[in-house]
Amino acid sequence: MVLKKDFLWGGAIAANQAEGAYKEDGKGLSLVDILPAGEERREALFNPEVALSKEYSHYPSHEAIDFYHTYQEDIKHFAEMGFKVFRTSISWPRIFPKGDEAEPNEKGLEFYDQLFDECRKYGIEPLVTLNHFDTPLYLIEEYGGWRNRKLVGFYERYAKVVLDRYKDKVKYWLTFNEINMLLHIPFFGGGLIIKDDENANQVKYQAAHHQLVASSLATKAAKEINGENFMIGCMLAAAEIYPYTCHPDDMLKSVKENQKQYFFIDVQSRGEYPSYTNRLFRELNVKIEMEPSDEALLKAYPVDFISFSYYSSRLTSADPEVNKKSTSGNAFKSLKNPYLQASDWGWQIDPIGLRVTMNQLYDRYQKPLFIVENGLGAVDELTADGTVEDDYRIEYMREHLKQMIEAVDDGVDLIGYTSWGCIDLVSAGTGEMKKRYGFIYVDRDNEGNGTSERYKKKSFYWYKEVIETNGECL
Ligand code: BGP
Repeated sequence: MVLKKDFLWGGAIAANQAEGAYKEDGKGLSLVDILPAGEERREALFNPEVALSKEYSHYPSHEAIDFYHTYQEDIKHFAEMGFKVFRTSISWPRIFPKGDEAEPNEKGLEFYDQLFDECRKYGIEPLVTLNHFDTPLYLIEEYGGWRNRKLVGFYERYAKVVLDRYKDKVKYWLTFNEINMLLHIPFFGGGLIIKDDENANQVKYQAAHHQLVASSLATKAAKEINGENFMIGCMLAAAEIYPYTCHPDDMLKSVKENQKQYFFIDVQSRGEYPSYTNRLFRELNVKIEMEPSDEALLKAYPVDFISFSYYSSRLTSADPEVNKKSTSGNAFKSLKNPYLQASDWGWQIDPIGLRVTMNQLYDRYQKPLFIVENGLGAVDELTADGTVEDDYRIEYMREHLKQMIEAVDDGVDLIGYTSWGCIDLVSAGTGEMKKRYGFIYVDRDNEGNGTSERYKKKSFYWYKEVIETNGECL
């Protein structure tokens, strides 16, 4: 058996894409709560100033799949599949509705007490992200989001409260979801609204520095509160970026693009800014403002493990004319790889890319890895007898899991695997329900209509067997 006996199999969701109850029990608004669905969402993400002043007809995160009220039923389903781990996030504005209050919202804290207790009841280990795209809206309107150093302190206060509160219920924590998203969709990742006359790179990398410091402060707090009983991880939207051809120029371009991708994790794992940033920042005209203690803090509190999402590999060329043909699935641009098929949303499907990415990450950091997102977004049809014949999803996952096991056989130390959207939820990129990832179908459509009933898909039973046999049946 290649995988360890205690390998953590499970699934992942995020608060803002599942919970709904967007104003219940004192919750404040997050940046996601002002985002609409479909084409309008794309516009809003890249033009947040407009989004902030506009009224849309439908806000998917307001009701989402109502997980706030259905979590008991849903976790029971996860337990039936045999989950050992369940990844979710804490909604920051449930705990600090505006973000800058002195005291937390007790009602919000109680919800997560119940949620984590429910997981533990079935022996499911919660894996908790502190910030999954849902920075409190007030911190954006009042402080300008993560460009403002004050957010470091607000985040630290929030982190301390939840780390302390759930110290006996949660062992695995992630400080920021897909921290590199900040460079690609700055509003999502950092609540940033960047003006046309600003050096966008300066704003983004300064905000990135603030998040890196905040992440170290959370790790510091975690170690002080619970020592080695906590495992703190970073989280990267990972995808090896291949060279378009074997021309040395393309290879160099791929090395440089990969460095930009790994930048955040280089700091979070090794505890210092990598030397390639000297040239990168010079060329981008970026100057990071640091406080005197920042460097020592980053060095003293690196993460314990590296987690990442993987959906696709990417492809880049050194020739700007060729690169112009890059298209974007959502956040990340890539050239078309002639050897790969793509999903309905244009995400290129590359199981071997997962093995490549795992090898690269492990070689680079020599710390345990955790795959915390992977899966296929697809249109599902509910049959008359209340199931979904999602063989395409099974096929996608089988091929990825086989490559995951190959990577472990290559020598990679892997803690676990949580598939993305183990129950259908609102898509982050499109805001739609039509893009489904789950093993469990939720009867809700793009406009939020439907009964919200849950139905087990074919993949539900397939994944159950994968877990039961610890991957041996693949
Ligand atoms: C990642 C996010 C998730 C999730 C996933 C799939 O970027 O961390 O929140 O949604 O991508 O993306 P989408 O929902 O756009 O299909």
